[in-house]
Amino acid sequence: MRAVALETTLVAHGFPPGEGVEVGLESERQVRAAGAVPATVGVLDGEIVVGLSEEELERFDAGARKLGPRDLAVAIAQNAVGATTVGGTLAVAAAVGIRWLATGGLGGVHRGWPDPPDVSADLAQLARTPALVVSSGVKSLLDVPATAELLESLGVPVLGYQIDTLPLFYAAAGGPPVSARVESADEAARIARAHWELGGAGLLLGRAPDEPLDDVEPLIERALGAARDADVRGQAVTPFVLAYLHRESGGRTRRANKDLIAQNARLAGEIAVAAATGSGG
Ligand code: PSU
Ligand code: MN
Repeated sequence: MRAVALETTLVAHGFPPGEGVEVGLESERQVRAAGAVPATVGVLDGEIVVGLSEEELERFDAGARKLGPRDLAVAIAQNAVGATTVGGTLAVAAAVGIRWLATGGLGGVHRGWPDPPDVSADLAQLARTPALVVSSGVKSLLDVPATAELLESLGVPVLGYQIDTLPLFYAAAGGPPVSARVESADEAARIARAHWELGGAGLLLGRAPDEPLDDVEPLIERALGAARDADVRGQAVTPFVLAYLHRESGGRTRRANKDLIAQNARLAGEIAVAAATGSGG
């Protein structure tokens, strides 16, 4: 199956109003350009939709709930509108048999763990879902080395696409080493197949942004400080920090985030095609 699952949390909560929909549509275009089929996932009026229309996608604004894996059933029973995170989207992908997913950056262990004791549900869901997630690594507002360690504990291969270290979301270099480097979409597809034949579940494939930003770390620290000062916690942290960065960088992180999401969608599409047609399938 050449379907690539795309999430809606970045559409609803990752960009300023209106812009997230553009980002979502561009991801869909990139998946199609690779020869695969985009399946954007979300919950509308209590119904899980796999493959949102443009009109439906426009309903994912800041008013949508943010749905991790544990929130899906509640949103269904309560007739809610909810945007799925990577973890929530993986849970849906598992239910319908989609094996490929693209996003910007995976969630993970928050800096300062165990204070706050915040670890994204993306990790536990990835550990139990047979799917490959293409991302620019882990969002760098997190503790990326700790997240990479936890992924090892969970048995999740952390692959680098033409890179030896896990990309740092906006930045390319300086992350922890990957468990293996892959050179092509076809190789990634073959590794995923072999992993699943062995009874393995999720895999992460990190792709560095084509135009990395290497100077955002001081701004990230300020953003995290502002989140602490405002007592922002839990599901609200990531959207708060991303919005702070987008604003304070004069739009540079916003543009970088948009571009890397599109590039990841393209690569996920290429892998889906390689798996269906090549030696990977
Ligand atoms: N990638 C982006 N922007 C985002 C996200 C990913 O470029 O907003 C979202 C994904 O949906 C991911 C979520 O699952 O952030 C992580 O949220 P949390 O840290 O609360 O688990
Ligand atoms: Mn969290």
